[in-house]
Amino acid sequence: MSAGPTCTMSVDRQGVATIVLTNAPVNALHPDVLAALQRLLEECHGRSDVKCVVITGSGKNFCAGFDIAQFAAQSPDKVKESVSGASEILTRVLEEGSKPTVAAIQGVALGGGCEVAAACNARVATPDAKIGLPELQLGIIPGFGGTQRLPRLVGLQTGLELILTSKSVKGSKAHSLGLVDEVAQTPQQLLAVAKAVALDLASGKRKRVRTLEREDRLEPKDIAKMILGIAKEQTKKRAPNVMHPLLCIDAIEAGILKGGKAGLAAETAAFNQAAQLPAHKALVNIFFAARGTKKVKGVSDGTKLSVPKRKLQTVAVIGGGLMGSGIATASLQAGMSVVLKEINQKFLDAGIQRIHKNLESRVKKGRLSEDKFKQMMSRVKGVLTYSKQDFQRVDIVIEAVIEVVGLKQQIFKDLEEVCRPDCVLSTNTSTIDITVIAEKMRNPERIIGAHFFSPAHVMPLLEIVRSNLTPPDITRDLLRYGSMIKKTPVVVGNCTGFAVNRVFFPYTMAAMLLADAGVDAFRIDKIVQKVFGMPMGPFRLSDLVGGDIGQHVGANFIQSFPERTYGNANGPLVQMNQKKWLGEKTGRGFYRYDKGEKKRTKMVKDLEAIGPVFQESRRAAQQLGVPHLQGVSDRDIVEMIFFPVVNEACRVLAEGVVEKSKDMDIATVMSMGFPAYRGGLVHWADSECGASYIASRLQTFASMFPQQSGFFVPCEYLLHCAYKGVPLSQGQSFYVSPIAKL
Ligand code: 3H9
Repeated sequence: MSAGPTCTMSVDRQGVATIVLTNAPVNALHPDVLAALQRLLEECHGRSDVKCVVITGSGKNFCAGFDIAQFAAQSPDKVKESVSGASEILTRVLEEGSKPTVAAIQGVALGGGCEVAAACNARVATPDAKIGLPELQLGIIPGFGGTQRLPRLVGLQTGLELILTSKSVKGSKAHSLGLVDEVAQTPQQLLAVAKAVALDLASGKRKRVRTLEREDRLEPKDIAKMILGIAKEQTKKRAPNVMHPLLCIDAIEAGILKGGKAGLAAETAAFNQAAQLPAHKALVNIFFAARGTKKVKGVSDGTKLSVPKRKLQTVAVIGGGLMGSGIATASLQAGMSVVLKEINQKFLDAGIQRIHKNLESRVKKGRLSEDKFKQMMSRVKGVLTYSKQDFQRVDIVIEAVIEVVGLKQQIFKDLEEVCRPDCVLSTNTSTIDITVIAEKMRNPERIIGAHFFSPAHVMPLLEIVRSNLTPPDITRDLLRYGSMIKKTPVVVGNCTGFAVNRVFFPYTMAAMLLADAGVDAFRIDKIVQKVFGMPMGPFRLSDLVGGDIGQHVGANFIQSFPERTYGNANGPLVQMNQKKWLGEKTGRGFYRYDKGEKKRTKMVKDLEAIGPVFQESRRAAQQLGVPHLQGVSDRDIVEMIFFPVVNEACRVLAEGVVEKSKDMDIATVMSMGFPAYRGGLVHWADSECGASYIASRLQTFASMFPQQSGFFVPCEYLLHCAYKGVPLSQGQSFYVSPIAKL
């Protein structure tokens, strides 16, 4: 039975005490671990038979930092209380105690784990250990001395870069940077090397270093000030809507200017301040949301399924276009073999060429060796027919052809003939009902959706679409495939647009309505991007997707949800599509795209060209009763665009299209680039707005647009949450839609 979060200690004959951080699976620093560490170190400092101390982690990891579950479960004040003084205590018992300390690092040493190691008098690591300070990704700053010790070990410039980017380095690289003193070639040698270093420190053979007092790796003060100034400017530009990175730089600066001890005090104050900010709770929500998607009720929550796990070695990708070649690339990178099917040699060659290009760009960036690149390319087989010889060895198929129902139906009929009965058959449709695609199959329950986002080898989300026929073992194995290709797989129910596209369909529609009501489209884009923090505004997004595709997909939604759409027969998309202004791909859409130097595209607001399009659209809108709005504030714009999106998310929650609201949160962040520091769509709605405010604002908007009120009218789920005073994230426990999907 596990002893719970703690530390254990043993002392060998040579007088080396080994303290083991123990909290499976990653030895997170639960307050009980910290308390045990302090107690055991104090014991060591008082024992005459102990000469020196080695600190290591149980199992495969050193330590993944402070226990993030504490952040999720407790108020910032409670967390502050439980870590109060911990930084000074760690300094006293690790760095300044009477016995020297050495960290023996294997696996990860992240956040507080890296800080415990940095506070030791020396560090030994295995070559592939992963060491870094990713706290900024959680909306906080390192709080156990990392802001002070990392720059003192590796220099200010490198230290800042590592902290501000949350990047980790391998043990071997850490050694070359000065973060690690010795490298033990294998995990088996780690303790022996660390003990030898500890004994050398105890005997004086090796000089004992107290990092907080070091100045030798720091740049001269005038240079340091310059580096800090540049870092602040860049940070303000890169992350204008969050404060914690700047608080972090301030804490580092305090240490550089006033010394390590003063820096520690500044760090604690900045940590406490950051922990109170909404971005912290939001980013912790994202941390757990990303991990929670893999646990699906009755599928991968420990439930034993009668069908054994499939070997997933060979994937067949049907269609070598942008999507198909991206999926093939991701699969090759996961070590799989790929059968790529196209309809003619020209398309097949182009598909293979795309895969080649995708992988080659990784070689150019130094992320893939030439050898591995060649190995990967040798695992692709291009085919033009569905032969049993090729398809009987396939474990999973992903169809990625154009969105034409009849074509997809025929493909699955053919696949069923040539694939093994246990082969997973999936479709990368973005909008079509998967049961419709399965209509011509003998066993329609075999089909499952694998919705990738473009470019498929880069974008991190995979929507796994199951119908109420889908057996759990197929969902389980597609989840496993998603993890193998390093995607965050989110299991969703079957409906038009599934979770992500469905929730975002009112996004562009609301933007078009606002523009028709006289609000400047470029202002809308600016507010949504700069103020709200999306990667781009709705008009720019429309240009990126392509006006023709936008109209095609929009038509699907209009057909499925006619009561909550806005359509203007002379709207800007209709006019632009007639002119073949299809967006970035044709050089013109809402913006003009000029080819600049080095093939860079310059985006231009061409008011002369686009102005008349909007005017024409507004004239038509007036006929439809769209009012002309004046005095619309930035906040109004945000609410009119995002509250309909929240409203649709409520329907998705009510229908059980996603199992939990956190799935919606992570899906919106990883697909549409909803700002992670807002915690995802539902977290944002709950924490920054609240159900009753959203419902009342939507009612106001609905009354402002009586003829187009469809997507503004609050849905039942939202009204229930507002009425009962419960967060939208918890509404699923009491509200069940009459059309629940799962
Ligand atoms: C910090 O240290 C602040 C201090 O400076 C100051 C404080 C005052 N705590 O990701 P995985 C769990 S802030 C609690 O699926 P992988 C995780 O939830 C911390 N739990 O596996 C999951 O649980 P479950 C700074 C943690 O192999 C399980 O471990 N540190 C923690 O793909 C396996 O995780 C970080 O930001 C934690 N710290 O990746 C590091 N870490 O099985 C965050 C993990 O129930 N962690 N868990 O779903 C990571 O980056 C990755 O989890 C890691 C493993 C690389 C460690």
